[in-house]
Amino acid sequence: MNDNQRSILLESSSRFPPPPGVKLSYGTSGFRADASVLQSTVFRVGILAALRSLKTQSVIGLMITASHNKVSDNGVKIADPSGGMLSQDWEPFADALADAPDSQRLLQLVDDFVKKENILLEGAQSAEILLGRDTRPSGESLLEAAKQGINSIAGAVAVDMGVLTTPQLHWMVRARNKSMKATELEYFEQLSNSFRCLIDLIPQGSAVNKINDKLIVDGANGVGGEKLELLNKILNGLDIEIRNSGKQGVLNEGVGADYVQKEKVVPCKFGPADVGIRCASLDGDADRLVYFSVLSNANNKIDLVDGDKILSLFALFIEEQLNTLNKCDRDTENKCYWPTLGVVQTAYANGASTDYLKHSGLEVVFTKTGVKYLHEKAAEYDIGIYFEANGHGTILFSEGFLHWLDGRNSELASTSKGSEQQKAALRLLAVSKLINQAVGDALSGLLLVEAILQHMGWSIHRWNDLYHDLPSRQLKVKVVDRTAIVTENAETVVVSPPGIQEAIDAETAKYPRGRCFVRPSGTEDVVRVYAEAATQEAADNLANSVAQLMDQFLGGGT
Ligand code: G16
Repeated sequence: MNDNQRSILLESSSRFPPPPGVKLSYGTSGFRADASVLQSTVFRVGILAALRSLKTQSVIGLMITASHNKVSDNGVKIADPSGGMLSQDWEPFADALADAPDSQRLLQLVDDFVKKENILLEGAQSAEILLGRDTRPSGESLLEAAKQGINSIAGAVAVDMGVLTTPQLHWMVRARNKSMKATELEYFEQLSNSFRCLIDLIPQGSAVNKINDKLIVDGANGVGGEKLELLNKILNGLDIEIRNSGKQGVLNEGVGADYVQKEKVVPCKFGPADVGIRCASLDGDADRLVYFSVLSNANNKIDLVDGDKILSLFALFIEEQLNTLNKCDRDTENKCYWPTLGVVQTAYANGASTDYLKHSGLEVVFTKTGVKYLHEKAAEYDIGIYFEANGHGTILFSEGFLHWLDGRNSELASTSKGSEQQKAALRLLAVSKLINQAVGDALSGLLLVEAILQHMGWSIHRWNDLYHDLPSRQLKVKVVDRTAIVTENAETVVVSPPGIQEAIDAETAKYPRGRCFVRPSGTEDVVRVYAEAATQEAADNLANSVAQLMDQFLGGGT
């Protein structure tokens, strides 16, 4: 690092001193905390983003969001050149940078790291970072801190893309690195064109082939509702009513996918008048999606159609298309190609969903919570479908499979244009364009659900009847230090502190079909408890007693 670069870094970082006593780590999805303590962290992540761009010689993304967290929180995360999450190799550097106590230590860390990673810092190379933020009031000033971090590295340029959903920013980073245009308009056009393509391919006489069937969407009072309003204008045909679009009401408070999925009650502005109508909920930055229908006479209760059921719907549709595509006659037998197809879940997946998927003949694998883990696993297949129960997920298609599919489609277009086989190829190609290849995306997921329901001729109730969830309960427990909990086996077993797992096992054994696990959240200062059992009462009791165990073993926090 030359003297000029040193003095720029020293001067700029002295304007962003870390708040005393705050130690943050790059958790499940970047740094998250109360927005008031984040200026220094975000400035430093700006530096990291610039270094990442220099290292990869690619466009990098930096998103200011705390997604499902409360409005007073905020956060920052990096999108890698593929549009996916920051490479996990760089997370320790992110942690060290965020925790450096002063400018000198920060300088030392950067110096050591650029040497280790062979990053040229003398301005010979250029770096470009796309910045986005959600609608949180703290977003603007944090984005400014990120810009200053980026600008303190020679040759790095920050491009402010404005208020975006998190998946839009990931999509744009991916598109830019594939030399495609990457504006919001292109994003909307890709989604609406591929959605239209799927609708045009719906078999004649599908039982419910009506595009005007109404859908009501809860926008979590966040950026998703706003963007869906824009997208809806060019969708032409889908009857979508958007509520909680952020004009009034507080972000994620009594609204949004996290609230609906955890509490299993209607969000604000929904009620008895909506009984029977298909409803969906986005989270604060629109990277999660769940569906629900309001139950009649049930005191705000809902039938939840969660990420597991979205996954099941997608998997059914993909399998159907693959079966049709590979229905070979004698001439084309050698053209059959069975891509590897895998489904990725976490321990939060309802046991009934896993049974259903396995009985359908699908390969199901588990990872730790966090899109970064699920995405990585799904990318090992030609077609990898991943979803967390909370509604975060997508379908990944390998380049190799898409290349084959393109070729097969061209061939079919010349030999049997308009055949069922060709339509299946076209549908799969349309899905690969509609569904976000960078990260889970509530808007593109919603359009795919809508297209598949119309294709199948299914109502939300028919979809929900694919299988019946085992009753479950999820709780948050405040403890003195959640990081004391260490887990293994995709977070299903606590290995430390000693004795906790045995105590959980003893409780779980009391309940028929009981299953329970605990893990420290990577986005909130809580321990999460998940319990499943044969009845709702039993699931509630199991969750409550394990929550008490957390108190006993770890001490209640404030
Ligand atoms: C983020 C992650 C998800 C994770 C969720 C909760 O979602 O992207 O993979 O499931 O946090 O994580 P934890 O249980 O560790 O707090 P979001 O929508 O908040 O970005």
